[in-house]
Amino acid sequence: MVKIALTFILMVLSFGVSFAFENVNSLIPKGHQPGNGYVNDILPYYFETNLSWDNSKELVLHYSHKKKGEPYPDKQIISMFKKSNGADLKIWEICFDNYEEIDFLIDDINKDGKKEMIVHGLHSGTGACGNLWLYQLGEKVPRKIFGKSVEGEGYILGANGQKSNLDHDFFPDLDKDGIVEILVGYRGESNHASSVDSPFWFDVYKWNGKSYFLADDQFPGFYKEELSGYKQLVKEKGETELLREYIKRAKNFAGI
Ligand SMILES: [Ca+2]
Ligand SMILES: [Ca+2]
Repeated sequence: MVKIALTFILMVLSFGVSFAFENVNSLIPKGHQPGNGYVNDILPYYFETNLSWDNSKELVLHYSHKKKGEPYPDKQIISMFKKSNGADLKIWEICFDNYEEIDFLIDDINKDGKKEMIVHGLHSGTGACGNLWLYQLGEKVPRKIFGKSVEGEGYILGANGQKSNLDHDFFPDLDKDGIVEILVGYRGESNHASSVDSPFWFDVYKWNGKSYFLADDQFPGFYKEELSGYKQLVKEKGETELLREYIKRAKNFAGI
């Protein structure tokens, strides 16, 4: 308990005198406070940010709502507050149900001068199934501009907001235009192997000024590399129906 309190004090101190939100725990709604059979063992995490629409800072808060004895939270909430005439005003909140882990960061992902929030929700289990969402942040409710089921851990590295990074394996700038592409990975079904052992297929999503759109056919170089990876797998593990299918698709997008 002492350790928790100390961590909290250190977090507050680290923001220095500019910290505008004095009592962050009071921003968590009563129904989500620990007690009544609920625990809060994912500590509330928060940081201040400055979105482009005005000069005052906003506070982003992430907290969980977990029943005692359950392995994972039933809800994780990300919310944003601002100061309005001295009061703490909630601008929005987004609730994520039944994820083991929620990682997110706020940054200008698509380099249009405005900040987005990217969120990876990871389910438990060896399949590392989850979801990836991209929200355009504005003065009101965030607008979802991308949402896909994904497989693979670590889309966003390191828990907790501003200290996180995008994993370059999933967000490479393949065409070197300064804006990252999003690789959405999934593993197909195979009769002879569990899906955990199946090779990944990656779809490439590219920003077009309005949204991230499926652009596999615009990245022949990427699929040439994927193709040689699949061929290597055939050498190592033998040909499977799934690999045959992936090789066919990769050849198509590689223009071979
Ligand atoms: Ca942006
Ligand atoms: Ca790019």
